[in-house]
Amino acid sequence: MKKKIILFSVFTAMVLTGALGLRAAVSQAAKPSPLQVRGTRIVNASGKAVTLKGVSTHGIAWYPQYVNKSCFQSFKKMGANTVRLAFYSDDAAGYSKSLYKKVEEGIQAATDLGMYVVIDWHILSDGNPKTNQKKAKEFFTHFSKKYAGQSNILYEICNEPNGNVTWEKDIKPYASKMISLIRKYDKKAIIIVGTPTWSQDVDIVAQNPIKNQKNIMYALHFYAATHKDWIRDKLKKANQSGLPILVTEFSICDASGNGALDTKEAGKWMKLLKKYKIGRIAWNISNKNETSALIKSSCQKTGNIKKGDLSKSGKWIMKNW
Ligand code: IDC
Repeated sequence: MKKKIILFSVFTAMVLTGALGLRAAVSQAAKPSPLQVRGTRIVNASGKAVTLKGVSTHGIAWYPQYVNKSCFQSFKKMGANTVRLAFYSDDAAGYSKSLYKKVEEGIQAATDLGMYVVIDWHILSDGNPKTNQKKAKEFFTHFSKKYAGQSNILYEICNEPNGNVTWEKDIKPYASKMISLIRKYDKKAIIIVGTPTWSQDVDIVAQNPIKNQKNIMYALHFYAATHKDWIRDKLKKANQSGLPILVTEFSICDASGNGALDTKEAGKWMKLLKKYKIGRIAWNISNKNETSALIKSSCQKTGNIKKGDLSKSGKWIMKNW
């Protein structure tokens, strides 16, 4: 009798550990290594260079259905290691505190997949980051407190400053405030700062970057059919003077997010980004009837997206980025 019980317990233990071990292997993707900025580059904990390649959601107020694990996994399979969650800051563009939950869902999904996540405070129609600074403080306090020390989080503090806004008077003071606020909780995560003129003027920022802070990068955005050599020249100049740049948003159509694709200019961009090993995040995960949407408008799926479900820009980007 005793022998039987022992045998039974050994058997049960083996089944249990086997099953649990398997579950752990299935559900837990490798944890992304913590990132840091070294010179103009991003490196991981062992000092190895990391190039972020990602996809950005559309405004999560408008396309929340794509903020899910199966959707992100589809892009991971196509080569993405990063997801950007675009949280519009202006009331008119869907800002609502109730959407914090969506951001958290997105972070969880990306984390389960072992992907990096950029939490993007998406200023746009509110061109000056100071306009909604109070809400930004609340937003970044919430998220940096909640995710402090989680190795896959990056903060993008102002998507695209524009209008009557300068680096010295508006963006830099705003950035200094947000950085010290985030650093109260999260000492190490990379913080990405937007640059003047819809995040194009990295050359201006390079003349007077933020000092005495670690792990700070600067955003450059381009839409290949609109932004050509003159923006690439800004990138080259800033890179040569040592400014760490991340392309947190790009597409290969025009700046409206629509219009014809320019694959010739897009090719020039990819060549330059690869040469400098600069990370890049494609706009946008939706099937909206606009050429920057990565999914074709006839596709209704919000997960398990295959290459054949991609739009023309989606196909080009996944092949050439
Ligand atoms: C666009 C979307 C479009 C939406 C519009 C207004 O593609 O569907 O109606 O915003 O919210 C940016 C912005 C990004 C823009 C994109 C294309 O960061 O929010 O998305 N763009 O215009 N900067 C340059 C281009």
